[in-house]
Amino acid sequence: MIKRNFNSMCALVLAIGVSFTSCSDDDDNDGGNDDYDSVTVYASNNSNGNISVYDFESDQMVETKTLITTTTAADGIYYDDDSESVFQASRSGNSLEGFANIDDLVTESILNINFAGTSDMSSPREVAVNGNLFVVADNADVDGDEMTPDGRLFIYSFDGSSFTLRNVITTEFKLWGITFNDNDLYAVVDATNELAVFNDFLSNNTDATVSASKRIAIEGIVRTHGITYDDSTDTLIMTDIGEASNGQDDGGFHIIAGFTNKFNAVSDGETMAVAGNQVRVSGASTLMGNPVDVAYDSDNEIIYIAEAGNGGGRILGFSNFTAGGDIAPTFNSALASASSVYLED
Ligand SMILES: [Ca+2]
Ligand SMILES: [Ca+2]
Ligand SMILES: [Ca+2]
Repeated sequence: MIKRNFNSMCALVLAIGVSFTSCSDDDDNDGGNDDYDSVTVYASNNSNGNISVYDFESDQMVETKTLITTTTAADGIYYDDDSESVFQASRSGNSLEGFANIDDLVTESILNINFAGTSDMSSPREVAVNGNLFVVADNADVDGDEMTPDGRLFIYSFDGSSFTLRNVITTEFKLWGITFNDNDLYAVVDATNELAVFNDFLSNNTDATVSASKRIAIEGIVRTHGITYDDSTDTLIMTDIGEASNGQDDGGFHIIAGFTNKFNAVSDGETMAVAGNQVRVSGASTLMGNPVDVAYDSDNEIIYIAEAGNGGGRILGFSNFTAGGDIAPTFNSALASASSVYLED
């Protein structure tokens, strides 16, 4: 967002004929790679609950730091640029937690919780944010019958200092990854290859069971977990963990470019074919066994994956995915039981 504002300012300055030689798409100091826009990737894990921060100055040059939390397992990481705050869903506390002014902290800094949510949840996973509303997907069984798939979406309002539970939506399928596209919430249908959407999701402002507006199958996926949507390129990416019991080499991800028209062309209950719609990346070279979350850096065309299984857990980056297939990651950093990634550009 900073970069877009900066570029708009540059365009304005150029339009009124003032020389402004520092205007370029390359607004960050990136060590000499003129085509690369610096980004930061945040990651959570279920091994110790600490927060990992990766500052990329190119697709390889990276500064990393670890921030120490009292939480011992976490998912659903999110970063707010305005307040330099990082948030995650604590799986040991079953609550949201936030930490302010983290940008200048050194590695191994011990964090105190600045923004605490109430302990309402049972098994929080991904977090999706829209304005001041934080939605957390909880994948615990709701009705005590494991044979009936269900889940809950907890909606919290954040006033800048604390969280208040607004309402809880029960879903008729198991949850994991969620992401907003404007006011529509996309959710993976865990334990299947399906994608669901709740149109104008936040208008559901009382506790209720809500049916998805539409559900479709994604051909080629065995069991999906992670999802992200990039609105600047209209690209949706979903991960495939294959069998959960294979944490080494049966995972992958699917890229759906030009997503909106492709999704609209598939009727409720039907299947989006691979041919003509999707690119699949999978195979032993990818180091994906259980890829549980995904983030897309569309400026630099790099896909980041939280891999929970392979090698004990990794953060992976793929910059060579256009043709799909069994490709090696271009970034690979060990992170035990990695659970989620969030990209800040
Ligand atoms: Ca159930
Ligand atoms: Ca697997
Ligand atoms: Ca994520």
